[in-house]
Amino acid sequence: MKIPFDLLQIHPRVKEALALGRPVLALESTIISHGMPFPDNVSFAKKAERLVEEKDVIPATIGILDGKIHVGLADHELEILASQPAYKTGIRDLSFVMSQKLNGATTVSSTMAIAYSAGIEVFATGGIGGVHRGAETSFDVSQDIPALGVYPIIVVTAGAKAILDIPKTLEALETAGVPVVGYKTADFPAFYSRSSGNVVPYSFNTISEIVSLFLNHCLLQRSQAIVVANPVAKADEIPANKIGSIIDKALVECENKNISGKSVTPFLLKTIVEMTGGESLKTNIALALNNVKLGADISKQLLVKKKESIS
Ligand code: PSU
Ligand code: MN
Repeated sequence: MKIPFDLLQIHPRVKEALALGRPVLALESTIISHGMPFPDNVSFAKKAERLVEEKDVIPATIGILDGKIHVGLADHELEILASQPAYKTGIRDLSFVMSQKLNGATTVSSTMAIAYSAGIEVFATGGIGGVHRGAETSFDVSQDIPALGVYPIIVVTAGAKAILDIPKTLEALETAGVPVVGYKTADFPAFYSRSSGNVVPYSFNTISEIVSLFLNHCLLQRSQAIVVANPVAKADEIPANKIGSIIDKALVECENKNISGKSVTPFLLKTIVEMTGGESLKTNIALALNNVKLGADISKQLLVKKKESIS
């Protein structure tokens, strides 16, 4: 279901781009508020927007200010979400954050709902949420998974976060009916590392194939997202054998501190930054910017192909 358009505060330049049929790329804000420390998060958020603009695509960072849903944020608004408390807002938290007039950082699930409602078809994040390790007892499966099953947009991600159970995450995506494409890889990436050792259902070497898959998906009136798994560049990755034991240690610390629910992912990302002396933060920023660039290119080509098909 779409969020009524009049509940969305759409930034004038995003509104203009959507009205004129120009490419727009949605970006989320949990990665800013809960995924990276201040002030690196501010420079990341601004850099992401500038990279999109350099490709002649309009960036639309999504977030909630005083309970109002914003599609496209000004720099000072990005700074608020980066430096002041913002409620980590998954899809189920939208009404809570709205009714309490809070500031909210949107996760992949709520960003998808908002982007789709605004008419934006492409969204870039760092890494989607999924099935957490030990989910067979904790039942911790991200809201991102069911959301990916119901909003037909393209989501660009560096695979799934390595802190998750990746084989189970891939199974859950299949259950939700979500096409998963590896971009220039046959191996589903693991966020910090280029490969998880799990094969992707489809692997494409061109953006045009991704666009064509999405257009056919739309012709079939499918309701799911398309997940585009884009591995971090080789120069920026932390190989799986190096990050693996650090993730295991962070998971033990998470359990010892009795951290559960929505705090798990932010806690793990922060602990891994500390344990790697900042190396994982550099990789997180690099992979997210890499996704933003691909997302911008996809949104451009999508509009070109759409125009071709109607002319
Ligand atoms: N990508 C990053 N950092 C993040 C996230 C993605 O590089 O912090 C966020 C996304 O907003 C995603 C969320 O939706 O982590 C998943 O949280 P959870 O596991 O609690 O559903
Ligand atoms: Mn969870």
